Amino acid sequence: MFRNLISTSITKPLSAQKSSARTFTSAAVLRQAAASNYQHILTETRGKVGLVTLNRPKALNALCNDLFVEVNEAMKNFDEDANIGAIVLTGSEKAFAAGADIKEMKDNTFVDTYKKDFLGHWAKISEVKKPIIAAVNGYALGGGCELAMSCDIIYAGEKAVFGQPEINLGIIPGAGGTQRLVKAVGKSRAMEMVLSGGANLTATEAQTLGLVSKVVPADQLVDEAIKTAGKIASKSQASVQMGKELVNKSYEVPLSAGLRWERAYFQALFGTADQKEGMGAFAEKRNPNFTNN
Ligand code: CO8
Repeated sequence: MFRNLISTSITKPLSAQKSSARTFTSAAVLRQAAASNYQHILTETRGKVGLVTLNRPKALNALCNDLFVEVNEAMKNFDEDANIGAIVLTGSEKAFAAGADIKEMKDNTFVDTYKKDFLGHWAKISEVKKPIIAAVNGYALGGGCELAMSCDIIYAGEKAVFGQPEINLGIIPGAGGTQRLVKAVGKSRAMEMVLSGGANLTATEAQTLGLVSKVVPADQLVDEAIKTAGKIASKSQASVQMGKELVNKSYEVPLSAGLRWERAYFQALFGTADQKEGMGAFAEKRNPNFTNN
């Protein structure tokens, strides 16, 4: 029902809408209401942090198509919500996600997967401008490991397990396991993981190799991720989003181009009120109050 209301509100001609400000407010409210319609995820806000929890416990959060549609929708809603500055994505204590849903895809044919760009919509998470922290407890296997790597920061619970077991199913990783993983853990370990379907990483190994930046007891993981996300959300959003974009760009462009982008963005930030506030606060020995202007 809520989804219908949303599309009605979006597709209504402008002339039929009362006022633009009011329309945005009601669209945001309706999107929040739609959130309660999710079947495979839970969403909530903690201060300025949006929390998305994968919630398909019987299947160890296997990433079926509908689940990922919901994740994309929740991420988009938080990305568009001016009150949110960062997002945390987590699963259960047993599984962040045990991979793409094997039962759902086992009968797929090549022609269908290719024509319909099967699971291509997973890449949408990379379009989210706000930082996403993956809080990984338990299994992060296959697409689960790739989903964590699509986020910007990974925190792990002590018993987290990262692996790319797709080769055991007669396939290979399809969402970053042969690309992002190499950059995170190096070629040799990535090859071992991808080609043997084993060589899983414990949380501590993942931290040593640089895939994970913090390991904490399982029951403290989400709070720890939210604490960091809250800290990020308290900064100027233009700086945060530019910082995220530029760090990600370092994977894609040569150093000289990355440095040019960085300098241009750095200089552009002198056009913001938050730069004046941040530097003014430093000079006046007080905490800055960023307004995202
Ligand atoms: N898909 C579907 N169902 C799953 C999956 C999965 N990936 N993982 C677990 N389940 C289900 C099991 O079938 C079981 O269901 P049921 O109770 O109905 O039999 C339930 O979850 C519990 O699982 P187990 O009984 O197996 O639990 P265990 O604690 O014994 O084992 C494991 C846990 C080790 C995690 C085991 O479940 C396992 O090996 N799972 C599969 C892991 C795997 O191979 N993942 C890779 C999948 S392929 C992939 O991710 C490709 C991504 C490509 C993305 C492309 C984007 C473009």
